[in-house]
Parts: sequence; C-alpha cells; structure tokens
Amino acid sequence: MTSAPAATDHSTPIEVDAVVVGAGFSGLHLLWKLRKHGYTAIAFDKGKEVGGTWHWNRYPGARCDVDSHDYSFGFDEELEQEWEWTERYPSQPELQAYLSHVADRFDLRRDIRLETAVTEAHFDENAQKWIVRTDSGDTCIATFCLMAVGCLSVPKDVDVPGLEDYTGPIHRTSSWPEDGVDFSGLKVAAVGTGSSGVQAIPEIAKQAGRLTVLQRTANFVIPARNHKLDPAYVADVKANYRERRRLSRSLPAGCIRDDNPKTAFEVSDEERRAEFEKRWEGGGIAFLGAYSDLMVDQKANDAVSDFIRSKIDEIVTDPDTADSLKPYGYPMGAKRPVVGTDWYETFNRDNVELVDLRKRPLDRFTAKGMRLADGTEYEFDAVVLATGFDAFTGAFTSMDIRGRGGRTLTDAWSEGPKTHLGLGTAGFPNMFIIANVGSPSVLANMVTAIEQHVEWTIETMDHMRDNGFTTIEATEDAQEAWVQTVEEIADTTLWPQGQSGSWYRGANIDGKPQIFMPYAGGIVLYEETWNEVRDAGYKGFVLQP
Ligand code: NA7
Repeated sequence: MTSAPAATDHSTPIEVDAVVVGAGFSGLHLLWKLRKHGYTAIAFDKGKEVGGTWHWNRYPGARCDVDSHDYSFGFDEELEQEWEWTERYPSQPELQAYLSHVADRFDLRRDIRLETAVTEAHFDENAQKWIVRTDSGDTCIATFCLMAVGCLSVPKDVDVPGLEDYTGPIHRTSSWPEDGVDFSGLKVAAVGTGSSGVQAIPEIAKQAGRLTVLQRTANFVIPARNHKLDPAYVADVKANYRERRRLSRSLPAGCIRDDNPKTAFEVSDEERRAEFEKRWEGGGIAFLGAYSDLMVDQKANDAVSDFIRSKIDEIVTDPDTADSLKPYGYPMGAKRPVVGTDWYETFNRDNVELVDLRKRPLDRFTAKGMRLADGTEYEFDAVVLATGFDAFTGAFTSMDIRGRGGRTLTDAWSEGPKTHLGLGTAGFPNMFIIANVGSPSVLANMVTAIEQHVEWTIETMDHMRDNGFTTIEATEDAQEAWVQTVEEIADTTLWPQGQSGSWYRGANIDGKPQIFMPYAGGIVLYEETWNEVRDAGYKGFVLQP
C-alpha cells in the first residue's frame, strides 16, 4: 500500500505509517521518499497551498539568498533537468511554482491535506502509536510522527507598544495577503529591519507616497546582485549537476560558496580590502567566505564589519541616516547576515525616512499613527510588520504535543529545546524532527540540511522495519551531551557573541529560554557524527521491539 486513504470522512481515524506535519520543502521530500520506501503517509499543512515558509512569506521582494540551482531538490535527476530557474536567487513566486510543481509531478497531493492544522499529537504508550488530531476534525493513528514544520513558521507575538490601538490595516510579512497590497500614494510605516524588512522595504518604497522605516537594530546588509541566469550557465550546471550536488554535500554550508582558505590577517591591508571589494561587487552570501576566520576571530570580523560600515558611508548621502544604518555591538554574522537589493540606496529616496528607535525611541502607536518619545506625531495609512519569528520551537509549542506519561513537549523543553542530533527528543518515541533545532538547518543551505534528515529518518525507519523494532527514542544523557556539543561548537565561533538579540538563541523573544539552537559545525562534520552514531547501533537512541 503506498498512499493514505482519502480523508473526506473526518470521523474515521486514518491509519498510516507516518504523519507528516508540514508540506514545505521537508514535508514534500518526506512524502516522496516515504512512498518510495513503501510507507503509507499523510501530510497536513495549514496553508492553502504547499510550500510552507515559501507559501506564507509572499511579501514584495521575498527571495532566497542561496543560488537557485542549489536551493532545490537533488532526489530526482529528471526534475533537475526539466525545471528552469530563471534568476540567480529564486524569488518567492518561483519557489512557490517549483514546490507546487513537485507536488503535482510526483502525485504527492493525494497524501496532502491543505488548510488543515495539526492541533495535537499524543503518544499512546499502550498502542505505541501517535494519535494526531487536526483542526478539521481528522484523527490519525501513526507509528511515526515526522515534524517537517520549518524553523521560521510561527511569527513572534506583536510587542510593538500601542499597536492594538492603531485602526488602519496591519500587514505581516510572514502572512502576506495572497492578492498583494497596493501601497500607491499611501503613508506607510514598516517595523523591522531583518531579512524580511530589508527585502520588502525597497519594494514598498517604490510604491508608497511616504515610507517611514522603524529600525531598532541596524543589520549588516550585503548586496544580492541578483540577475537573470545566462542559458549557457544553466546548461553547464545541468550538465554537471551530479558533481555539483556531490560538492555541495562535501562543504560545511551545504552549497558552493567559493570560500577562501586564507585568514584575514595573513594578507596585506590592500589585498584584504580588494578581496572584500571583489566579493561586495559579486554579491550574495559568498561575501562571508572572504576569509576563513571571519566568524571565529573578532579582529577579522572587525575588519569585515568596518568594510561594510564604510560602504554605508559611500552609498547613503545623509550622514545622520548613514550613521544610524551602521551596525555596532555585535559581530557581523552573529545575527543572520542579510542579503538585500538597494537596501542602503533606498534611504536616499525623498519619500523614505529612517526612524532610528535607539536615538528616537517610540512612545507608542496611536489610533492613526505613532508618537515618538520626543513628541513627534506620525500618521499612517498602513503598517507593515517584519518583526520576526518564534524561531525553531514556535511551531512545536503551538501544538499540543505529548509524549510518554502525557508529558508535554513544552514542559520537556522548558529549559530550551533538547534533542539528540536534532533528530529526536527523550520521552517522545518515533517523533523525528526535520532540519530544525540542534542541527545545521539555518546555518547551512536548508535544502541540503533537509535532504540529510529525510535520508536518515527513512533509513532509520527501514532499519526498524527490517529488524523488528517498534520504537526509537533519544536518551536523556545523549541529548544533554548533544546540547552541550552544540553550545561548545557555537562557542568556538563568534555567533553567540554581542548584543545581537538573535533568534539563533531565542533572544528575540522576552522570556524564551536561551540556548544556541542551530548546530554550527557544518553539514560535513554533522554527517560524520550521524554515521558514527548509526554505525555504533544508534548510540544515544534506545530501540525497542
Ligand atoms: P528577524 O531577522 O528576526 O528580524 C526582525 C526585525 O524586527 C529585527 O530588525 C528586529 O529588531 C525587529 N523588531 C522585532 N520586534 C520589534 C519591535 N517590537 N520594535 C521594533 N523592531 C522590532 O526576522 P525576519 O523575518 O526579518 O528574518 C527571519 C529570517 O528569515 C532571516 O534571518 C532569514 O533566514 C529568512 P531587533 O534586531 O530585535 O532589535
């Protein structure tokens, strides 16, 4: 049996081998592979269409910052050959079209229930099964519960003072209206200058009558230099795709980035500046590969940070605005580095004003706009919120997940999310987590990271089926050790440094327990670790008949 029964009758429990929560990159890949390996599965997603993060984040300018050909599935060579990426970095509409195509091409939709949110997943210890319920009234009984929920799928609660009094429309980048928003001639406020704000603001500025950007922390923004792809380049990639995929899996970031093995201070000041210039002109995340020690040596990081600050001075004509846009107080990269188009240039437009909240604090939003602490009043026709996510754990804690003894996952993770290798957590047997906390996820090419986890999940399920095991579960000891390993590796880098308020460690949300959540060792070391764990009989996991 290779597909789940139809779920038109919500009252009849659906029995499957695996429930997949989410139908974005991870969920689609899981469905494809589960079916190939003979498992029945059903996926639920609250979106109207597949795509996960790329379905919801459809704000103007939304775009990935990994090259199109790398940010795509490598599991099917025909798919690779037939799909035509048109730009260096895929736009949200192109990614949405790609993921919708994958769902159709592999006939995955018959096992996907859209507009259906999983509300609870309880492990029944007697039956050794997961009982999963949805907001459409479905009940599923499954051996495995596979969490393909994405790292950035639950927006952070609104914590902008007075915004509840504001009577105009509020648009969140994380759930942008499907039909778009027409800002023509409007007075618009945009709050938040992370990746989402940096991508959306230059696009909104082109339309709005007046745009006021509220910035709390300045970010390091690297130019994307996106462009249409040259057909000769595409033909070359396609001719050598297997080698490209192999190479990507052999590099820590899970994609080809032209990393320079040299360190920043083994070269002269002139050579260093020239290297930064070359990479600034080339654009994109390859800028981070300028020197091997940018994320481990503060002095090297200061050099690259100074370079970016000097670029801001070159681009932005008003010195006060330039000064406000310069990031200080944390190393470049400690907050997710942002890749943008015309970000700094946007502040030279007559219709754009930057309000630096550190210099001019917000008093509160009002019914019609906002008031700053210095008494200045603004009126807005619309507000855009790009204020970020309850990263990693948000999607888990928003469901009622209960493991052994009825213990909730929220309780089990009250000191922060603890997992063994990011794959499983103690007390929650047969729950696999895909490319989220405790694994390379957002510090690597997400699609490569997903590929690793999907392969390992199905490989483990096969091992269990072939050897008569019913459950697999991480041990407390192994996950304590893994959390420590993740912290120790992060501590050898500059990632945890500075007042970055980074969502990498939950610091963007008041009261969220702070541990460094992604694994900073890269996908190669990570794969070696998994291989050792598996070859030692799934060390740190307990397998039971
Ligand atoms: P981020 O990177 O978390 O950025 C959120 C931004 O919103 C950031 O500039 C925050 O400032 C700002 N923010 C959050 N709350 C407030 C309040 N209350 N007042 C003013 N400013 C606020 O989220 P994104 O969606 O941009 O990007 C997430 C990831 O998506 C990105 O890294 C890529 O991986 C793709 P702060 O820095 O906290 O001072």
